[in-house]
Amino acid sequence: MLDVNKLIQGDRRTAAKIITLIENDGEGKQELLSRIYPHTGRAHVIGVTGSPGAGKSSLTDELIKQARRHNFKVGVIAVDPTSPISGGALLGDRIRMQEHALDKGVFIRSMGTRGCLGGLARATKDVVKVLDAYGCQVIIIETVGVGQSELDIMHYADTTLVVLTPGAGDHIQTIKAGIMEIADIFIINKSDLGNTKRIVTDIEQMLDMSPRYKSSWRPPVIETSTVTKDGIENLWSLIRRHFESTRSSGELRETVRNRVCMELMEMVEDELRRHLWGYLNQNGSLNGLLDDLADRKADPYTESRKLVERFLNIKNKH
Ligand SMILES: Nc1nc2c(ncn2[C@@H]2O[C@H](COP(=O)(O)OP(=O)(O)O)[C@@H](O)[C@H]2O)c(=O)[nH]1
Ligand SMILES: [Mg+2]
Repeated sequence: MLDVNKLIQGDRRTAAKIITLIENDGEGKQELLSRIYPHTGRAHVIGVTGSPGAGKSSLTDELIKQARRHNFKVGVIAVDPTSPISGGALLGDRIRMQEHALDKGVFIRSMGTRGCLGGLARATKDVVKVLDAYGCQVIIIETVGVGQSELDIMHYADTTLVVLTPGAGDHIQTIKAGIMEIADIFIINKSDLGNTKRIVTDIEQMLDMSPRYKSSWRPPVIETSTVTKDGIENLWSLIRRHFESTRSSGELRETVRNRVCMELMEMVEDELRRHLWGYLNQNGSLNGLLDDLADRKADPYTESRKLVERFLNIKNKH
């Protein structure tokens, strides 16, 4: 039996085992997570997103060092939507990250879709909770690309970093709108390669036009280089300042409320779906209806409403 107390006391093996259970959607997962939940909500969750090759892993590495310098216990979740085995670039990441493997204050885990039966975004948010309860004060989530699942994952970050490079292909027109909207800090990495002015100006102009940023926190646009280390300390202090600022303005509270609302609705929907399927599959009642629908003797628009009404009536009687 996995022991939540051991997790809270900071037992590494227990943390690793619980995460595996979550990835496999294993027996007792819900119960375990419900016992973990009261011990969460303390960590500062930092999301790092941006196109492949922009320098997310290199920056994550630098952020781990910064966090350790400030004596924070750090958790890192490297999210890889492709295969965890074949990804050559990721293998490089892992080797790089292994520098921290001996440091008891750093816990690194990479996750692939394979084995995440409940979906990557969902598993990630549960793993965040495990690391939070395990005592990580800073949790960094690094995604691989800029697709929809990355956007979903970033809902679970308190501070979202969008990593760009001065390269021509990365100009503002090509950056997905969704990614722009979730950014709390824009990072122009590889500043050592020069040529950063254009993209910085583009983003600043976009921020001028965007209504969202009239609120208390306007995302800063900063330049970094993981080669020369320019801008890294500044990045760290901005990340912490964003956390403090949104916390004291009440914005963070609002974000957290929205997050738990989404989470709750997702779980309610799951639960309803489970009951509904159980009901629909009772004594094969669905079979005849499926034939009628296929033969166009009935239509799903009407039948779906009738089914739900009947289901609710039954539930009311119980
Ligand atoms: N010149 C330069 N190269 C960098 C910098 N940061 C990362 N790189 C290189 O860019 C490549 C991709 O970096 P990586 O961190 O793996 O990017 P990711 O795919 O976004 O995680 C690697 O070869 C890095 O060494 C930087 O600040 N300057
Ligand atoms: Mg990477």
